Amino acid sequence: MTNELQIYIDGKYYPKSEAKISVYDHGFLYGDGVFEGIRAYNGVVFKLKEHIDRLYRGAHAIMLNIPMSKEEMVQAVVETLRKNNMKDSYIRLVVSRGTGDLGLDPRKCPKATVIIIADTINIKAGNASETGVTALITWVRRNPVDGTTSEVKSLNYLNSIMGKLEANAAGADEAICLEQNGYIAEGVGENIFIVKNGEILTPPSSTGALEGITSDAVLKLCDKLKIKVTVTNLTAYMLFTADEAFFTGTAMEVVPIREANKRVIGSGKPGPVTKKLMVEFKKVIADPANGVQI
Ligand code: PXG
Repeated sequence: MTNELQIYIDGKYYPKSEAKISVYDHGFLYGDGVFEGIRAYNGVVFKLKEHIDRLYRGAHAIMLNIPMSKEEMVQAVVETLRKNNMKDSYIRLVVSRGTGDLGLDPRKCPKATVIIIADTINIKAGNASETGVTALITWVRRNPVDGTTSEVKSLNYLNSIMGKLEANAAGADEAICLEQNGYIAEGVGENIFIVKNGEILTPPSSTGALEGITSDAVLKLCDKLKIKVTVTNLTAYMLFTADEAFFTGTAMEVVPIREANKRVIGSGKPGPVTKKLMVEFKKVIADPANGVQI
């Protein structure tokens, strides 16, 4: 009897220490594949269908054939959680091009590899929800939309990792990337929002920002709360002089940004609009209607 996590690989379960894939897997060799980071709260997988839709959209865009239906994928995620007795979890769903040989031609990989890990995550710095995080606008530009587009949640995260390295070196909690024209795109694993005069502004996906599932939930909340949202290009100046700013993401949820490149944003404390959205977002994730029951 083992208490080890059971990891799903291609329809079978393996204890964490034995959950391995081939070194010839093109996900490993070339970052060729797609993934999702998903959360389960209190026995409900938050927005599971939306995450799986995005996974399949990304796979379609990179011509990766996922060898199971969306419904089967939903079931596989749920079953992995059940197997691990997990009610609150961070789920990493990975579909790689699969095992091939050396040489990047995807035709060498006959079948995609599907991996589901149900574990936990803690990426928020300290008590980030109360104090907010510090951020650095880095020189690392978001991948251009006509390059390795960030719209596909691909296994190639070097762009984000480069940004994160710069933030680490500068002693900032998080990195913010600009797009090719110098407008703000997003964080390295989060979407970004600013608040000015009680209204919310956020960059368009044409900046290469991922169409975040958390950001979508927050936008719907704003609609419900009658908070005006404008999707528009944001400059560094607009961030520095905002009343409030916050990130959204599956891992981060909604987290205030208190400082960017050493400029204090607003009061330097979580502002009223951010706080309101944090409270309301907690209700959204607690509502079983917003996910799939385990
Ligand atoms: N932008 C990027 C580049 C992301 O990778 C988001 C925005 C937010 O999207 P969602 O759909 O999660 O609201 C992401 C998501 C991690 C980690 O390990 C990263 C993400 C999700 C979960 C964990 O740092 N990125």
